[in-house]
Amino acid sequence: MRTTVGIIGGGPAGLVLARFLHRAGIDCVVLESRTREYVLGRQRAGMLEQGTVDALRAVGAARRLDLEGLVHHGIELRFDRERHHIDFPVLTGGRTVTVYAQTELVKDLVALQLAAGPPLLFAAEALAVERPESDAPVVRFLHEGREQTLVCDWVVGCDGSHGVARAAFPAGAGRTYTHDFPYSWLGVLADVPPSCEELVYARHERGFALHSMRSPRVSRLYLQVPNGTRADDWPDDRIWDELAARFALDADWTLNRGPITSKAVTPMRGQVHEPMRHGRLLLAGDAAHIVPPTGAKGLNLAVSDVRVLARAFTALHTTGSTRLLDGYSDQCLERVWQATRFSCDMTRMLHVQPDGDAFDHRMQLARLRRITASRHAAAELAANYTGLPLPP
Ligand code: RFL
Ligand code: PHB
Repeated sequence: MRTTVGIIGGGPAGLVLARFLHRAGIDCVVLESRTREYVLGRQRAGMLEQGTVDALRAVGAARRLDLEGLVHHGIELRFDRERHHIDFPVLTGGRTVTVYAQTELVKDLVALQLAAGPPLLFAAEALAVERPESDAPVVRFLHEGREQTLVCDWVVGCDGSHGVARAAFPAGAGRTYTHDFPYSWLGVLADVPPSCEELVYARHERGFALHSMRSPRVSRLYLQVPNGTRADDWPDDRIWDELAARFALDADWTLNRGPITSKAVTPMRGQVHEPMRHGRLLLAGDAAHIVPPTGAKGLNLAVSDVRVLARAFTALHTTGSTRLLDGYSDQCLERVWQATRFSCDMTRMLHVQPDGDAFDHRMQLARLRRITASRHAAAELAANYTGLPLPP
């Protein structure tokens, strides 16, 4: 097989890139290692920045998102048994965010791709990227029981944090910066109407908790748990009791309880690989960087990477110039490091450090109080959460 752009990975980064390229008349092939059922069942992100929604509209993938996405005008910070509203439109000059499950977005993108092309192969596992320095890099992959090759002009690794694309960077051709946090998130999905109108980020002596949602009938909730926790060690009643304790307010408020339909533990990690390009191999999304989910940035960064990349491929296609492709890594990394900083700051402000002392606890409260007392400090949080401006 031969194509112009070989895309490894059919997650949000790979699928949105494929839509952009298809619209620009550039041919590509997407290889996805998992089956279609697995990809459509995976539970992940939920919060989309305005710029992400705009990008999805630009590629014609926002029809259902525009109908079913829940537009949010702020978040709530909860600490010391009190609630504080952070008003995004007031603080940012009108910006909002949208809650729409990544699972639904991937469903929409897969449907478009299978209806209109370009080719998307499920159960097609990339084994290696060969000759990334040459004019014709090759992806070796396993599909329908045999090894095959995809010869490309360019290869884009959108294969997430455990993919093979990054491994094709030779030793010394890059550097990976990593920070592991000493706690994880237990995430659950429950068939129960959300107990709040906006997302609640709660800091409590027992640990962090987040109340999010998927629809007017489905809640998404997270608890800080120690690293190494097994989801099976948390029966449903224990989860609801712990959530109720961490969200408790002096004011009247109750947490709605209902059947839990999925449970999973996610470690918290920050990681950035520099640069995001080697020869004709480029990385995008989680393949290049992961952020702790407290800032809701991972999916948004994946979409902003491929937006920059699509523009660069379009320029190459129409003018023959590689100038934008040459600037791809630097342009993305600027935004990536800002999002990483914000995600790590939010994480440290809201989670209980396992070895923290009373001093650390007071510092966290002082940070939270500053945000709720100062319009300037709240505006800084709102600007980062709703998404820093995209490059022109
Ligand atoms: P993905 O989604 O991991 O997709 C990579 C795809 O590549 C496939 N793959 C391969 N295919 C072929 N050959 C190989 N050798 C392959 N190896 C892997 C995989 O099967 C997969 O389909 O990466 P992508 O596209 O870069 O998208 C990134 C996002 O998925 C991720 O950043 C977000 O989910 C992060 N995230 C959040 N981001 C937000 O913007 N807002 C949020 O509210 C938010 N909440 C979250 C999150 C991530 C979470 N977890 C589970 C890590 C909440 C959680 C709990
Ligand atoms: C989610 O809805 O899954 C979600 C929302 C905000 C976050 C993380 C996850 O910061």
